[in-house]
Amino acid sequence: MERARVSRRALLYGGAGIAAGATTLAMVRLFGPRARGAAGSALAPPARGAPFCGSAASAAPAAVSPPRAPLHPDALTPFVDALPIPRVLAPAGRRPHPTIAGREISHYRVEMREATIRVHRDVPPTRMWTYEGAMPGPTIEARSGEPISIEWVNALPERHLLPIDHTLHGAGADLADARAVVHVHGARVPPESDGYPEQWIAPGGSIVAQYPNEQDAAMLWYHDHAMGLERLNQYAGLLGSFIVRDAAEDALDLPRGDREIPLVLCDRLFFADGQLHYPVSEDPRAPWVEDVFGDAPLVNGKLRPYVEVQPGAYRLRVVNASNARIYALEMSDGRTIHQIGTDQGLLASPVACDRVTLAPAERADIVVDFSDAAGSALVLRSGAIPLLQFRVARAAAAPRRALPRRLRTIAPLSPEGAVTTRTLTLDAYHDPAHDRMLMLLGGKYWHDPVTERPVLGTIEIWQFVNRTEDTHPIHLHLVRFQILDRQVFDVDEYNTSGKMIPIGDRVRPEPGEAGWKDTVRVEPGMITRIIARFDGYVGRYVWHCHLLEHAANEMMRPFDVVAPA
Ligand SMILES: [Cu+2]
Repeated sequence: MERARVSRRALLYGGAGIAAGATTLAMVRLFGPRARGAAGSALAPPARGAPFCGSAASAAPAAVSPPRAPLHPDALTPFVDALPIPRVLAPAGRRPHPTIAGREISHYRVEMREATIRVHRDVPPTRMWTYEGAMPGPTIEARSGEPISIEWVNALPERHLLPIDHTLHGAGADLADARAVVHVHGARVPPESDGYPEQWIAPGGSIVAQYPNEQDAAMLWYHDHAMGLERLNQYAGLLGSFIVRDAAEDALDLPRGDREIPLVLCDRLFFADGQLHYPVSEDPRAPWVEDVFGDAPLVNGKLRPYVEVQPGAYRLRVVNASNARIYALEMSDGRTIHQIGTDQGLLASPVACDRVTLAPAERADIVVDFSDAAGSALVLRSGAIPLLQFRVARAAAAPRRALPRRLRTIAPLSPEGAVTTRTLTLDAYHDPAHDRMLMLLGGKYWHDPVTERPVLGTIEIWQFVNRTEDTHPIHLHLVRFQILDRQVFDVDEYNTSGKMIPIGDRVRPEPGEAGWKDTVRVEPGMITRIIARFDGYVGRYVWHCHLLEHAANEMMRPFDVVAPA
């Protein structure tokens, strides 16, 4: 069985082995020919860990073989189930506007509950944890400038569906199993509505969150963020789309209605009986594993579904909701994908590409034109992994409409305008207490005092120095940012002497990343610089790696936005 541990790089673009060539090419393009050094071998380790010196594969706990037979997704007939389109959630009622007297806003109610989901015609129903009985949950549609409120209700069973690791911070055995708190990823919200990981609610409880939607049109998504459990709660199914629209985007006449399709990607492992398999370490007291890759790619909760389309252009709103997998999306016939948007909305202009890379939590707004493909079947795939089949009707193509050349104006944030540059390392250690990998941000644990305290309204540069051997998608709550550049540095020299010696040029972000982002791929052996204005609200938020297993084991830190003096 191929559940053995494989390095992230081998799995990066779609399965060990098959896509290794593509991975290598992408890495060489990003990093240059120089290999990355060992991580963290010189700096003094923080009090609870020792520097990590071995290879990730040898030091990590090996996943044990499950006693139950695994499901083999590749043995199932693909493309037999229609792609589900999540329903758009209807408001539960009206509530007074939070700031404007006499006005009202839409109020929603979303229940978290266990449900059975059919992922494939030939797989028995799967128990999942869902929003409103669906995985993905219902799509929440909002308008820019129109606030909404949502009551999130925890109606989950008392016992968790998946194995909790009580040795993780904030996941003690004395706490309720089914803790949950919802974060709308990419939403600019007051801190008390942001889904702070320690603000979870237990079964029977609920919380009302306010979403001002004072932000541009973008595809956001909502998911669980409970301390130490988000990896399990999301894997169990607690995720959904949250789409913000605005007048500027409406005016562009992009494909809409049934020509606009949300695609929520996540991979899972299943047992043959259809139940979710979340891998565990060899130590039953500390079952955490450092990352989880599934062999079953789900699109909107279905395993290799199909969707019927007309010969014409379709707008696909893609979110990578996987725990760890990075996708390299391409069409089976190599046709051009036009990327029109990224995490925080539209790009300045469409970008024609062969492949779109998406790390966990990143989004891509893409247009694929099937005008010339009447009667054919095309597949969206990631490397060699088929994800979704498009069955193009044998109909006459509608007159082809060109995409707008300009989508919107994106004013670059100038580095000269930054009040500070923060250097934040990404480090891997060996945690001797549990004989496992430990990854930290800036050498700090979750509970260490807050070190990042940007002043409201100011611009800062954060440069992430990645000394590990992994790509880590780093997400900041509250703010949108721009990627300035990436640059290879001498990891060995840095580890030995503490001297930062960059190598080669600073590389500008890829065209598809050159818009407003909220998650950035921080590549190994590189310095990745982002620039953000800390607008919005004063208060406590978090930034973290969006590989969920990392975030649950200390690769997450609080930050405070503080009022100007
Ligand atoms: Cu990470």
